[in-house]
Amino acid sequence: MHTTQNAPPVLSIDAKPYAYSFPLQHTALLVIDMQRDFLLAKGFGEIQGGNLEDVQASIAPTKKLLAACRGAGMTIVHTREGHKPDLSDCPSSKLVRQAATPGNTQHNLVIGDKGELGRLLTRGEYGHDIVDELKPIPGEVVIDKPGKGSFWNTTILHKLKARAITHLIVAGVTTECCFATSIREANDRGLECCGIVEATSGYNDTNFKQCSLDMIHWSQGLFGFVANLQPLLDALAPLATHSIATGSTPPQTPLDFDGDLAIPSLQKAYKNGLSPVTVVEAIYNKIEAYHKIDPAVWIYLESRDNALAAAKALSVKYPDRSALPPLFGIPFSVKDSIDVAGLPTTTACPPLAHVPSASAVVHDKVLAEGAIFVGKTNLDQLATGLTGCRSPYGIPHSVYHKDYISGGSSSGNAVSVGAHLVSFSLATDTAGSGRVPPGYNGVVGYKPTRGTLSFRGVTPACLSLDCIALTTLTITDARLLWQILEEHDPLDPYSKPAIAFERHINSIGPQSRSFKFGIPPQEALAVCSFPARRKFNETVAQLQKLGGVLLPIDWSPFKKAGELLYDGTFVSERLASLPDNWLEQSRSVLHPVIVELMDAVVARQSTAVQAYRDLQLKTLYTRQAEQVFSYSATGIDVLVVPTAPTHWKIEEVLADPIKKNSYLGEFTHCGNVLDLCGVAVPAGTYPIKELSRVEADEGELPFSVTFLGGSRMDAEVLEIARRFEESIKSDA
Ligand code: TIU
Repeated sequence: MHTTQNAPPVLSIDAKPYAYSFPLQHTALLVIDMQRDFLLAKGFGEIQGGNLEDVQASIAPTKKLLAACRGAGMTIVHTREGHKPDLSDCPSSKLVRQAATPGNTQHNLVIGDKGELGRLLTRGEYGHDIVDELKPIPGEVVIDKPGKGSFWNTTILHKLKARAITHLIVAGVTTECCFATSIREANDRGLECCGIVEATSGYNDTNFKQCSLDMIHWSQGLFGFVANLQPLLDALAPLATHSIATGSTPPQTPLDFDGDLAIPSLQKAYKNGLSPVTVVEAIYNKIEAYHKIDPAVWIYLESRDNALAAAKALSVKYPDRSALPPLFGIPFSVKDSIDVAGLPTTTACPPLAHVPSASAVVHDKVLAEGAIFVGKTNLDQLATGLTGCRSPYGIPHSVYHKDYISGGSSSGNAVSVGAHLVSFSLATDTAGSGRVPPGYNGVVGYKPTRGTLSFRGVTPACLSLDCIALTTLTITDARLLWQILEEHDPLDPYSKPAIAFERHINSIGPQSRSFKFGIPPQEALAVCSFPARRKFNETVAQLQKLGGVLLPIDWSPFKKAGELLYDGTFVSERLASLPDNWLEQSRSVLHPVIVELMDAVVARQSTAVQAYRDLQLKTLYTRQAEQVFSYSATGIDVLVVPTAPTHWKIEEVLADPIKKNSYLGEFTHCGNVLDLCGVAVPAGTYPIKELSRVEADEGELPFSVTFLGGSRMDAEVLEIARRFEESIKSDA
């Protein structure tokens, strides 16, 4: 085993045609089609080829392999071959060809016919599911595939890229069919595969299996590698994480909680027996203490008793600590524009409050994975603003200093994470609301590509530009949540389809070590404060050190698209989601800055003609931005910008609320107009006196950079951001 300091381990095992080296963090185990239909008597496999003895013999070695990979913390992906009950995804070639063989006596039943294990290769049937010995545990990826290969008409490539996987260890059945086809497909997409001899088998003799394996590694590795199981088990054994044995009683003395709320740290602690009750007690103590520092974080705080009851219920529901859902016991908060059933959604605008009977899709999804709801956080009224100074529930301040703004509109979200009161927060982002506040509180703010997370159950700010945003402690946490939350929602009219054009693995450079980035021109950066400018220059140098290549770009589409958001007609859409005459009827109870802003919008008397012109410009700028991100020698992989140009004091914003607000959106406004994805990442701190120019001022403020990418380039953007985050932390 070879490891370098600070770098995640790279393992190497004997293989054909030569040693297979794989970076553990970027390697997944792919277990192909270990379904009852292929392995047990009376299933589809018996009709296909008979000989079940060999395929059954592959179960025990695959089980060992699975345990070793789980122990090493690797990503696990299972596939299942099969079809929708109406067979709409089954081509007739696959359905009838074999049975149509002249003189056929073997294929008496075809896909969809009723066999003894249920309808053959049909989703939802007993025979379609994975055998008990290899049953997936919560958090593992299960891909239902209609073809022999794992990549046709599935989301597997996207899911692998989302997890930054570049290497696959492959097991499963049958060697000659789905195993070989999947390796060939994976190879074309840039993955380095290694098939494991003992953990695969087929319906023919050993010679046939041997040939199938030889065809993978012949010609000095045409499609990939083939290795034996034992060397791999030996390489993985030292990495097995300590965990309590399945079914054993939890430790009698409660384990201490070290206060680390990052998701992987909590996952590990829970696996080792930490009680979610201990964590809930600890964070409620912290929340109570923080209330004295900043009473404006929460609009609704779940009672300690309710949160404790949720923690206890989780422990009962998941007694096996080796098979916990990924968000088991992870505490989170929710912006108060996102519905939680039975609680008022205020959007920081009490006259608009309603009590929903159902929760937002994103809320339900994190609860289903075991997360613990702690409360609803403060925001700029109607989710309109970037300062955090526009709420009747008070003005939260940056966790770094009481005089400086928290940012908005997702103000409470960012403070609740930045002050380590919760692990993550569900927020929104229209003009930068999910990026600016994390930037001012030293945490990560991720705005996935619009329409890839359901927006159902969220009160709109500007519906066609609204987006769910995730506030987290690290990029790794943001990426994990994205994986859990991303799903096409047919009931959300803005939801995008699940499968889009995908670049191959490592498309940003050989083994992801290099990438191309652009930055705003000097004229655009001139709006930055002195320390923001200095820190941004340091960021550029850091990215170059990481292998980033700085390329010149056309900044104009980003600049013009940003201007469209508030200078154009799009701001009128904020009124479109409200009842007619609402502004007139509600003005006395609204926040005065919101009234001023909305009045200005109405006074413009924007026409439909202007709105259409703006829509046409939006399309034009989007196309121009796509050119900047084009997959070519001149295109960039990410655009890197300061998250905000400066950090105002609360009193500065209160003195000039609208101008000071719009200034902050200089580098965020274009994001949703151009259908970009983006993630704000902490990039160090600077002394307050460098900003205020008052020598006596003490303390530090955080600096943040945002990585922006083209539509659906989330996986690539997050991996570059993660590498930057890692380099900042290791330099610190
Ligand atoms: N026929 C055969 O050998 N296999 C399949 O149909 N599917 C898989 O390999 N999983």
